[in-house]
Amino acid sequence: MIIYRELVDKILANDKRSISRAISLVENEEAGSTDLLKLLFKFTGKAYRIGITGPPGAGKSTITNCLIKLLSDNGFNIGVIAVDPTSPFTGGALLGDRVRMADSGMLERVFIRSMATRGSLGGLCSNIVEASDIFDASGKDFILIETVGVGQSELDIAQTADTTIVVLVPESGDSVQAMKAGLMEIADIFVINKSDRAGADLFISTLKNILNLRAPDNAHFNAEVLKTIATKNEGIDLLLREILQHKKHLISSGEFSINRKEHLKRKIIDLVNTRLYIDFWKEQKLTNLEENLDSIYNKSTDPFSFIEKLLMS
Ligand SMILES: Nc1nc2c(ncn2[C@@H]2O[C@H](COP(=O)(O)OP(=O)(O)O)[C@@H](O)[C@H]2O)c(=O)[nH]1
Ligand SMILES: [Mg+2]
Repeated sequence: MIIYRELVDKILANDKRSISRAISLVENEEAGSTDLLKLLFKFTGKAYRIGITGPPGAGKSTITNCLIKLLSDNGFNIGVIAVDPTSPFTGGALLGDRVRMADSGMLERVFIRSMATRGSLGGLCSNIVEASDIFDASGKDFILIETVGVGQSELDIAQTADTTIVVLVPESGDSVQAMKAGLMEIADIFVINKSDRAGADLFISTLKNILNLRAPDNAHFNAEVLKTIATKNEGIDLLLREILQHKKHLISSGEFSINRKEHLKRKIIDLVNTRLYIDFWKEQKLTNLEENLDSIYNKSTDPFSFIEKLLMS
């Protein structure tokens, strides 16, 4: 524990190298990283967390880039986490490579970090949350988290974001896909990007129809649908206004703390699940399973009786 006190002090002082080191520790789930998180916990909770998700190629990085610029111009400190399963090794420009830091002030205020999706044992728990906590403790005003909405990651993001933005594009029947992927349920704001392309307005009215069909009790906040052309920086100021509007709504309605407590609960359940999972599936249990597979397959016994014995062993 002692060895982390200095690291914690440096993180609290917004020292970039220390922040980076701490994120690496939690990303690689290194022994002792929990001790670091223990010390940091009481310094978390001030940053506002914005999740940006949606299908690959929808323009999430371009939008994130525009938001970084806008927030930085307003003097805010920003931490950015870009989670891309295809990065960093298989090409695809990393967000960090694309952001042009306009001046040294911006360099000072913006910290971009890419993370791979690996490292979540059993897919039960995500280090995105821990990385966000580190940014949070370092005094960031906003944390932007970009994830590709094609699997588990969009659910992870909804578990830590205060505002979740789902980015879609006019073409290719994304609305239907989005429903399947569970994206509809987590969106606080929909952004229809690439609205320089044909069909944006038609797509928006289709989307709004679908939204109206959502169960009323689900729609505690009527998700806004906004149009952007991120490559021309169009609509980004309105998007930021909408984010801040949503923040205001959350705080005045009391949902802000309700959501954050829910996130905390989810996180604790996930961490316990992961711990139990690791503790349980030791070599001996796996061997036991292997050895009994044939007899279960041959119907000498059934999976359920086997499980009962396994849990007792
Ligand atoms: N025509 C058009 N292209 C865009 C727009 N926004 C982003 N793009 C392009 O779409 C491609 C994918 O963008 P990117 O931000 O990497 O998408 P991501 O995979 O969702 O992060 C890039 O070539 C962008 O330049 C837009 O509003 N209009
Ligand atoms: Mg991207």
